[in-house]
Amino acid sequence: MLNEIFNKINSANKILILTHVNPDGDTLGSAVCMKEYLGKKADILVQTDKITSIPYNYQFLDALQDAKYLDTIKDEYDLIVALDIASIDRIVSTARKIFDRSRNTICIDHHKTNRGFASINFIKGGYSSTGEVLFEMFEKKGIQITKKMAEGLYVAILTDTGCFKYENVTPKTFTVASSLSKTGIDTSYIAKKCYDNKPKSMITFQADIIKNCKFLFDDRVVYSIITQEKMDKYKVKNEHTEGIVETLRSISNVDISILLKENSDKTTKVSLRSKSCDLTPVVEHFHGGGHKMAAGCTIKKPAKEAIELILDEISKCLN
Ligand SMILES: [Mn+2]
Repeated sequence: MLNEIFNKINSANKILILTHVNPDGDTLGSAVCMKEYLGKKADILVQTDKITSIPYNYQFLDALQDAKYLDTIKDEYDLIVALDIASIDRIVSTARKIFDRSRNTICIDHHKTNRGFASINFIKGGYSSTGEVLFEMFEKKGIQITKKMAEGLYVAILTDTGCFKYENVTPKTFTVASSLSKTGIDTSYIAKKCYDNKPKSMITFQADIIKNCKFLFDDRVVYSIITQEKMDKYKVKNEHTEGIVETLRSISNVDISILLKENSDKTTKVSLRSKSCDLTPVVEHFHGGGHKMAAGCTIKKPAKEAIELILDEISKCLN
């Protein structure tokens, strides 16, 4: 399958590198690596509307400077490569129309819940990140990873492993990180850009959300709700909610943390993290997806009703 993928990539004239909605470091970093490898014949599509809507901490990546957006993308590609996209519903709007029309599609991913929505699906469930999957693909093909490619892959791996902290880290993850660092990338600079670069409003907003959390099941479960009013009060965007659910999980007795973000249409985006419980059955009940200890779903109810439904499912997995 690896040969088939590289044959397609090498013979295509115009390639669209597709990242997922609410882009994170793995999808963007992997896309940067792929773009640095392919050069001019490839475009990255970020499913937002301009460079300033890319999360503030990933805007430093060079290959994102000339990315395409939902309002500037044209249907002119003979191959689409989807990176870190767990399911087809993470491709929206114009991007979805272009994807659905294309017969030549490749999906490269590491989500165990990914059922394969492209014509070729290269899914490695046990890998820390799509970045780690890509590294191995290039390595197996004997393709040299340049410094610019390595920078993207390092962002992908660093962020998807929570700075090499999560259970998805294997000995191989460190070997890959070591190889990447040997290309001469500045790993400390990258970490500062990704983590020590937050706007003031983000921290005051997060303090408010964390302060208003609720504990349940003898402190084993904690949740907090983000409303649109709160977001407006602090003038923050979705990307500034990053890290809250992990902070809640970091409390000593907590096993499961839940962050509910109520959208303006009264649907609720639910993010879950755990220290030991498998969250995949919980989110699959609501047609969501993700990993064992980091998963999410959207519930078509306001947050106050969504939390009750989620807690019902969680109580089953706590027992
Ligand atoms: Mn990922």
